[in-house]
Amino acid sequence: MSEQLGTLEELPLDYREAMSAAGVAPLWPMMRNVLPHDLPAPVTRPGYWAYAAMKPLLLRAGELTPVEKAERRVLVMSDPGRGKGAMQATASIYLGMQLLLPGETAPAHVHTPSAVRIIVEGEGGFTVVDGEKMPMQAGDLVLTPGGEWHDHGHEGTAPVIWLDALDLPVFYYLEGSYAKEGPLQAQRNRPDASQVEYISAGLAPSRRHEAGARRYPMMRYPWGRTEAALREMARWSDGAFVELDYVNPETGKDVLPTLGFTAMFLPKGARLAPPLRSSSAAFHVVKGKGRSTVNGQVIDWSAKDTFSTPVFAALDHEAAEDSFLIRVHDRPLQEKLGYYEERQR
Ligand code: GTQ
Repeated sequence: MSEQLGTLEELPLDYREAMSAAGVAPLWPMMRNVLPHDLPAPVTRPGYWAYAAMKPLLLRAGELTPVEKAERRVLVMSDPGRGKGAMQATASIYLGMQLLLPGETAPAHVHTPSAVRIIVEGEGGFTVVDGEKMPMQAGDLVLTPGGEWHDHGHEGTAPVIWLDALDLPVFYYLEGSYAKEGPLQAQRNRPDASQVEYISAGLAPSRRHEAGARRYPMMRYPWGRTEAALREMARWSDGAFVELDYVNPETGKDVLPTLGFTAMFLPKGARLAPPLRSSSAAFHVVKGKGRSTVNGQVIDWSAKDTFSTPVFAALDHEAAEDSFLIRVHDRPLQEKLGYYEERQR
């Protein structure tokens, strides 16, 4: 380990002023800030957003701001570490709750960041991506990958609410975040691919010679199947904790370039202490009730709540009831950058 590094104050004032004037700064006083020892020093702090607190605020937004004035009527979840008004939940993950009222349309646009929707409540909502109309039912995961046109509509009778997770902070940081607006898309008159080509795990459309696989062959993951698979796995695992990753059915890889999604089943009474992971994450409770401790901070969660965890968080989960959570994480991005890591506690 090296000596204590020199500080800015040790340097003569005229030298400091000359550096500033020349548009340079010394590294050594900042060395440990930009390269801390052994572990990153995240700004992000654990966040918790109770649905009971979010829903009335969202419904009020529905009265105050017509969708035409909002484009997307969303309340963004601010990382407590970045403070009030922060447009992100972790360094890489943006989270927002979106409301669409019966008959409303959120107009078509396309942007560089990718998004996923996890449906929280309401019937009759749908998202159209590249002409594919995907129904939104509670617990479904619907992708709107970067570069794909998408709009949202609502044919039901009660408000529809869903959780948006985007890799927007990464694109914003890279100064690569922008959107284009356009007319509503023509919808293909057929169900989405999860109900047609990919209705059965392990079966994919017969490959035509020299035809490349589509990048996003299936963009909706219906909750019913996910829960059924988790329950069956738990049944054959003596009621132990089980989880399933959402994958691209053609490649078996993560469904988006940057964000990964994992469905978790914690049967009643289950306790889980995962390894420390270099990824940051958000957890959305589809069903159930329990408690998680994040770096010593206790979070009591129940159905439809959302919480977030910084990189390398010490996590303990405990289910008071049979609980299903979806974990959103940035492991795919970190793997592409070559530094994803897990450490035993
Ligand atoms: O639904 O397309 O929460 O573009 C933020 C940006 C949702 C969306 C958000 C968006 C959307």
